[in-house]
Amino acid sequence: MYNKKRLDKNLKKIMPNGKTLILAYDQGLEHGPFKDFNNKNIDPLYIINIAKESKVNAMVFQKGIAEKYQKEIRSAKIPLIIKLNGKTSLYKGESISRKLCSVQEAINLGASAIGYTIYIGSKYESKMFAEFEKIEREAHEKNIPVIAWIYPRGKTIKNDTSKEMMAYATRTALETGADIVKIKLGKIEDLPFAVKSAGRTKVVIAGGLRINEKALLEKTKKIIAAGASGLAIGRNIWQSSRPITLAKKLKKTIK
Ligand code: FBP
Repeated sequence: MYNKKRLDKNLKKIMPNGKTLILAYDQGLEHGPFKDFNNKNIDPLYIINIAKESKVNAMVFQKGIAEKYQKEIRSAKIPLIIKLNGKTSLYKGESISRKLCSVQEAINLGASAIGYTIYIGSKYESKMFAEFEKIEREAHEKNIPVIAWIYPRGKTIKNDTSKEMMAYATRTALETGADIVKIKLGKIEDLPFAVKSAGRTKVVIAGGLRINEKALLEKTKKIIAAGASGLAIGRNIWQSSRPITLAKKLKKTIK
């Protein structure tokens, strides 16, 4: 049964002191194995080791990796977030991402929280909202925190990271009940209003294409100063030649 105290306690596992560094690794499905990966980082064990050694606050996998690498994930002792929906980059139609794993399966696999992407502005937005509502209800009944990846996408969206779109994304997460919202960052000066629009929903920022270490650390400082709760990033860490050192530095910056 839903119990706010228990949910908050579980939220703290992935967001101690209200701040977090989440390592995302669902790009193999979303982008395909050639675009983002090399011989090292294509191996989930490489990612689990980065998470373990740098002590990120959580790591995100789809259910297949969570299942096949269960032993190593459990022994890394880093909270697991399972992404419940996904799609490939081969599909070129109006954006839609559907459920691939249930809340109960995620819990059985040891998930501390679950994630779901909604493409607001898509012709299929209502299908994703309907699916999200069921997932969120079940997760909250079990006191499992819900992270909504809210990405504006579709014919009416001119700039998915404009001030309006960032704030619309975070507000959507608040009003649909997500505990954390993950958004893409546009201009840093537009972030404080997006954070305000999120109300009591926590805001984390996606990484995007890799940038140099110094620029990433500077940007992270500004993100935290703007009121966001941290990062949920992938490529910038696991494409780095020294991912563990970088993740440790990011964690320090976010604290
Ligand atoms: P990165 O930090 O590597 O950008 O990952 C963030 C993320 O949200 C991933 O979780 C997801 O796979 C990817 O971006 C999706 O981005 P897009 O839909 O733009 O391809």
